Formats: sequence, C-alpha cells, structure tokens
Amino acid sequence: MSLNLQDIPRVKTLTKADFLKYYFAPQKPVVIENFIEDWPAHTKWNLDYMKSVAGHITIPLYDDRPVDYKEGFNEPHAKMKMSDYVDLLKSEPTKYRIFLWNALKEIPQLQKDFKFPDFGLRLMKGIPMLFFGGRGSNTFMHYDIDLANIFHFHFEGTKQIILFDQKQSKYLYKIPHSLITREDIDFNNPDFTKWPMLKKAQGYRTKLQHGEILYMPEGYWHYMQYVTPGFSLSLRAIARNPKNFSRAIYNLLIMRNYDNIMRRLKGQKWIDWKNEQAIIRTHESNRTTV
Ligand SMILES: O=C(O)CCC(=O)C(=O)O
Ligand SMILES: [Fe+2]
Repeated sequence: MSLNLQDIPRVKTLTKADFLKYYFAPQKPVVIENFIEDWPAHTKWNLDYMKSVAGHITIPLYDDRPVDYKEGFNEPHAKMKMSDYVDLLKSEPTKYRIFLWNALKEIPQLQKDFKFPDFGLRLMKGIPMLFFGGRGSNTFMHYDIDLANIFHFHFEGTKQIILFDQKQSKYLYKIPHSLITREDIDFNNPDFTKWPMLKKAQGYRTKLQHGEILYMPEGYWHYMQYVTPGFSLSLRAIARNPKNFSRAIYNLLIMRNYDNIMRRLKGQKWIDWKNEQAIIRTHESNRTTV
C-alpha cells in the first residue's frame, strides 16, 4: 500500500491565459519544464556559483529535529558560512537545510539572473526566497503561513515533491495551531497501521529537475525531499480566495503569537498536547467513515 498520488501535469511552456484558465482558476498544480531557458540563472545557478557569490555570508540552517518548545516558531538550528555549507552539501548527505532565505537582500547581483514571470498574478517582489538541501534531506509536510500561490523554481539536481490540497487536511494528522502534520509520518513510506487516515488522502507527486517550475496553488500542503543536493527559488502571490486570505491574516496575527505564548507558558506539555490532538482530531473527524 502506498499513498494515493497522481503525477502533477507537465507542460513544456505555458502562456498567461492558459495558466489562468487551466491551473490558477481551478487551483490545480502544474510543472512547467522549459520556461526559464532564457534566464541567465538557467546556465549560471548551481552550488558552485552560489558559493562564489555568497561564500562569505553566514546563513541560518534547519535540520529535521522535532519542534522544541524552547525554540520560537521557525527558529534556525545552526549557523554556517555559505562556503562551508556548499562544501558540506557536496561531500556528504546532510540534514541541514536553508529555509526561507531572502538571499537577494544580501546578494543583490542575483537579481540580474532571473525575472519575475508574468502569469497574471501579482508577485511579491520583495521576498524571493531561497531553499537549499543536502542529499536525502526533507522539509516536513506543511503549508505556508500566508496560503500564497507559490512558483517554485528548482536548480541543480532532483527534488521529490508530494502535494495535497486543503480538502485533504482532515486525513493528514495536522497539528493544531500550526501548519505542519505529525513530524513522525514518513511521507515516502507511511505506516498505515499507525496513520490509517492517510489511506484516504488524494494528492500529487512529481520529481523536479533543474530549471523546472512547480506551481503550487493557494494553501497547498507540500513535502519536499532533496534526492540530490540542490536549491530552489520560491516566488509568491497573495491568496486571492477570500477564505484563504483571511486565514493568512489569522495565521500571521493570531495563530503564530498564540502558539509562541503557549510554548512559553506550558513548555513541552503544549507540544505533546498538540501532537496527541493531531491524532484525536483526525480520527474524530473521520469517525463516521472508519
Ligand atoms: O524546498 C524546500 O526546502 C521548501 C520549499 C517550501 O516550503 C516553499 O517553497 O514554500
Ligand atoms: Fe513552504
């Protein structure tokens, strides 16, 4: 038994009109294979290039340790010089990832290498985010706090991706007051005796290669595993669906602060309670269908 996943549709290239009609309007994901071939980044961007332009910068790193009450929401686990980090990525598998790094603030010259594509959505120009990972590392299954539309561009190597839309949340053992699922689920090979509701979830998968763009619709759950060391750029556009937009505001203004306060007040008990609730609530909301 494995997860019920269909391949994300792939196109060589895509016009604005077709993107809006076939993918944005119905909120369906798509991979665009050859869209950025005329960008300088398509030939220039690899780990060695990043080392040469950013080697001197100290970057925050995340690994796959479970959420700890002593840490704030999304706090980094280590720091390293970019040059040492690229050497590490190239020499051995590592769990250390760069997550949400606004590299352009520190290395403005990178801006010359790419464009903000016009797919008819207004992209947030101030926050092009970079993500790096070592062989075998993965981001936990999550959706983004602002439920944005995300264009995810991959560079060097291969990245395996699993997506679910928000309708699947009730099967995914979501942690309350957060944006992740239970961290002990292995989405590559889930234990269905432990997590039976995952059998009902219907999702998508793909393997992203260098130069490809993945469009993730608003609030989509994403799990990403770096099959080989590599990095990606995410550009985002604000959620247009009013329900998603108001959830984004709620998450940013209330959920995040509430979670931080509860960590401070209750410590590990808060984390343990949320983890238990993920199971109780998932089984409860599916009780009639078990
Ligand atoms: O690739 C990663 O490490 C995570 C990417 C991600 O979560 C995003 O683009 O929102
Ligand atoms: Fe994300």
